[in-house]
Amino acid sequence: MPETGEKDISPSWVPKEANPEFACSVMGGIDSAVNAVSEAKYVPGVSSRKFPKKKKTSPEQLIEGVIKGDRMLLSQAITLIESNAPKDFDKAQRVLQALLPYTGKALRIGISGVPGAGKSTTIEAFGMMLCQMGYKVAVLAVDPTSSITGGSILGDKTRMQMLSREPNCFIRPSPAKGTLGGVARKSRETMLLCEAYGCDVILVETVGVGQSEITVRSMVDFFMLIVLTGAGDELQGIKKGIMEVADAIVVNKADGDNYAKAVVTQGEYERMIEFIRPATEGWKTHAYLASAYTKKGLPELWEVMRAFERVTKESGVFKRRRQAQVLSWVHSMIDEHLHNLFNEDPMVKGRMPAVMEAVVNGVVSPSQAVTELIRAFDINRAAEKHLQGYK
Ligand SMILES: Nc1nc2c(ncn2[C@@H]2O[C@H](COP(=O)(O)OP(=O)(O)OP(=O)(O)O)[C@@H](O)[C@H]2O)c(=O)[nH]1
Ligand SMILES: [Mg+2]
Repeated sequence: MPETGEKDISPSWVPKEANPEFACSVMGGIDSAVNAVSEAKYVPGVSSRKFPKKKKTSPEQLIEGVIKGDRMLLSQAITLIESNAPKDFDKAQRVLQALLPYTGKALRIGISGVPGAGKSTTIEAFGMMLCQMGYKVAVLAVDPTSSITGGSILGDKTRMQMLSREPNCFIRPSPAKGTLGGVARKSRETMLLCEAYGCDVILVETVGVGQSEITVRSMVDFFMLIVLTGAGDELQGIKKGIMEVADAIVVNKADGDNYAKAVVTQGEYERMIEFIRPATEGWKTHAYLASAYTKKGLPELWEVMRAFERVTKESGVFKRRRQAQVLSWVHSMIDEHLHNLFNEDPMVKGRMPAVMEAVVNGVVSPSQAVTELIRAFDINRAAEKHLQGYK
């Protein structure tokens, strides 16, 4: 029990007659008017937060920061681009628009290959080599599966340990949410920001599944396919389509006991390429040997890319491809927007189940069903709603 004169602060369950040693010592509470951390007195109208709420960086600050080569502000600008919040869209586009004159100077390289082919390890070794040569490098990923697995980001961070510490390299994992189209838009815009930031080379890794390789092909200048040894077996798994869009085929892991096999595989790919239409007009695709472990073949690969850049810039193919890419980007965004507007329209949504049922039961033909749904779709209202979302 406290000495007389002191306020009794014991819990109610302490027996009245208990001696002072009862239970543990009971601390008096802190006067509510006193800040518990700094012990500063409460001042009306003044926040008692230890850390003031972070002020949001303005688009102007982001623009200036990216141009000046500020890594933190580049990350923030990318986060803004990746945001799905409609209110951020306008801001993000303002930033992009202002940075557009500073973009386009980097060599954009896509890297694809089946899981385990060694894409990340090669990017780590290749990226390190480029940084040591004095280039500024960005590594991006287009991986629409990462929102499902959630694992590849973590994996790449650990596989690119050296590169992630390199001050001349900026690594950004794939935006984790969205459809392939959504992920690709964000990666494309991120690529532009990285160029404005001053990167000379952009490496875009893609998982070797589905449509993602074709999407990456549509955003890069040079597309490299990494393959494993044992082409005979592996060729079954490789789609011919992907070989048709490759400017170089790299037989990775050409080291140790695997070297001899890699040489055989290289020969097999060389023979196969003979029958495939070149991916880029005026450029002959070849198969090369490389090892991300021993780094052999990587300087030669860089020479191949430089030669590609020279040849295609001289012929005008480089510029024409970039123009075609940006136009098809606009078209695919229009498709995506219209698709979303249509599917989110309440009238369409309301009609859809009955129409679909009628189609399934053979009462209405598919063409008639489409006509009916398009008639129900009020494009003006949908467009208005869409624009409001961006205000
Ligand atoms: N011997 C040898 N092994 C390698 C080489 N490059 C990569 N590897 C190994 O191959 C495995 C897969 O490499 P990753 O770089 O993760 O392959 P990835 O293509 O990025 O794989 P995903 O991201 O899962 O699609 C790892 O165990 C690497 O250590 C190489 O040049 N030689
Ligand atoms: Mg990887």
